[in-house]
Amino acid sequence: LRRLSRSAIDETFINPVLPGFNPDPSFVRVGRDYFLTTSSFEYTPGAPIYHSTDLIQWTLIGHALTRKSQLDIKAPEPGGGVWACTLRHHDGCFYLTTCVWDKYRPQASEERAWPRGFYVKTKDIWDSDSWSDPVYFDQPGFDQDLFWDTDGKVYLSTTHQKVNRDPDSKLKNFAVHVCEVDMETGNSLSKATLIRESTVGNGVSEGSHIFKKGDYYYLFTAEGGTEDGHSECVFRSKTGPLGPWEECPQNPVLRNTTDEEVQNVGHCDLIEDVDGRWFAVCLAVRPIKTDSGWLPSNFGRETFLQLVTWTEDGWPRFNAGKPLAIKCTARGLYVYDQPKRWRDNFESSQLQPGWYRKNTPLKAHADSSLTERAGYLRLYGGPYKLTSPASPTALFRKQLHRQCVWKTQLSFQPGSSSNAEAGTCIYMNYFTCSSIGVRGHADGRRRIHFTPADADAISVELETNDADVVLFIECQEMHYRFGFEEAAGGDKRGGSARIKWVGEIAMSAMVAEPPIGMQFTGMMLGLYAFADMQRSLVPADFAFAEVM
Ligand code: 6LW
Repeated sequence: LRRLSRSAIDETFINPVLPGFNPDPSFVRVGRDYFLTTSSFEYTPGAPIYHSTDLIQWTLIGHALTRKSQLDIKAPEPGGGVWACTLRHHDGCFYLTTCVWDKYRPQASEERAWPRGFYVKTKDIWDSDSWSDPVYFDQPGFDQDLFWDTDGKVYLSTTHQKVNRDPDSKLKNFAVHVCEVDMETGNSLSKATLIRESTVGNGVSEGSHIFKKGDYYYLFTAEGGTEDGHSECVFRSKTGPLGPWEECPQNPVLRNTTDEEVQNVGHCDLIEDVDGRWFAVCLAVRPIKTDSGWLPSNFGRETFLQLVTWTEDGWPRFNAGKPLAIKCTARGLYVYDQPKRWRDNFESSQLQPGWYRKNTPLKAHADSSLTERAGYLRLYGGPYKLTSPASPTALFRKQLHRQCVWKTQLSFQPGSSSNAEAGTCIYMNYFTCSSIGVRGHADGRRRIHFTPADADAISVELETNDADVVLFIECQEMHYRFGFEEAAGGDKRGGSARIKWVGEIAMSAMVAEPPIGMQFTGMMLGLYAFADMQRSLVPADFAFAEVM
């Protein structure tokens, strides 16, 4: 099914290698297999695991955090939840370490509720159910990293606010600290030692990863904040993770300017391939160019790949010293066209991988079924709308292509329940989503209901009151357009001859900063049903979901 165009001549490859929101990548190599994880924030299952054998084509093979005992996200701000996991392999076992934010921004009088990181482990990364329950550390912070030293000691590095920081400093003083940990209990075995505080940009030093190469320990840090000051720095030490660390004279070793097609580059993780070549993955954004400047990317931050070489005096060079770009080169790599076409017919008893819920739903399987009506995804609308911080009855997928059409066929008979609605949406967070759906009405006749994120809803009459309705979202660079078609004749599974377009929303409205929380995620395409403060007794049946 995959279209390959291997180019042995120019050895170009195309970034991002993982399009759609996929920030804070971390990866490992085991033999000839690569495994990679990215941040999943308020979506569950958490901590996606991707697999590749060539660093270019990545397949989602599962998730590390699938059970409530591992991840129980209630109602975080946008961008809360699971941040920046590190994936490592030691002695036949995979370890994934991360933290979960309930609430990042404190009220004026509160202290920040710093999370304590944890790790989960498995011997079989192909089986999502096999990951252990969490072992919590006692060191608070985010962006956890684990490093196994050759003497068997294990070090946890993480970012938290510097102790005794200057209260008048304009810098955030989010600094990297390291301690030795007991992996059995997660307890610290040494004091947390400050190993890096930054004055780059907003004074944040985070995303630490520690490695050993030859005689040196290396510490990589993301600095300056994840926005336009984002960059990567490197340090080395001959004595060990507690330092002292020598700073690379070329720091920051990786930094793109705000003139480039790829921006906010940083948060690197490195591996050595079987041939001794080094590669880094990092996060970066592809902002949208407009006449009046850059618009934030609707994909948020994505995963980019680049070659790393080492100078004679032992410092890393990213992408041959050039700014990171969409087109990069490395021997043996090739251009891969990420397939656009995708369809789930809901004919299996399991959803295809890549569907997400927001938060950890309270009753995980009570509001959706693939078996009650064969060949359909059945949703029983829950009490929460898409604009609720709680978990709505909705299934989401990452938008992967700037230009595509998303469509679904819905069979839904809400009668005169004017609060019951089911349909499809684009969803950035609970403040910013736009939807088109079928809604009940007091007169017993259903209506199409288009609800843009930035204006009042529009209702449109349907010609028939019982036919399936095909719903469309056309995704473009500068807008999303919403339409529908009545599928007369019942079970015809999605035509597109007579689409009635109901309205559109500008991209600028869909990428607006949320009033609370962080713009850390990217656009999701979703199927939803709700009944407004009660459960819908009438199911919404989706015949398929498709991207073309
Ligand atoms: C990530 C951290 C960051 O953990 O954003 O701004 C967080 N910096 O490195 C979420 O992606």
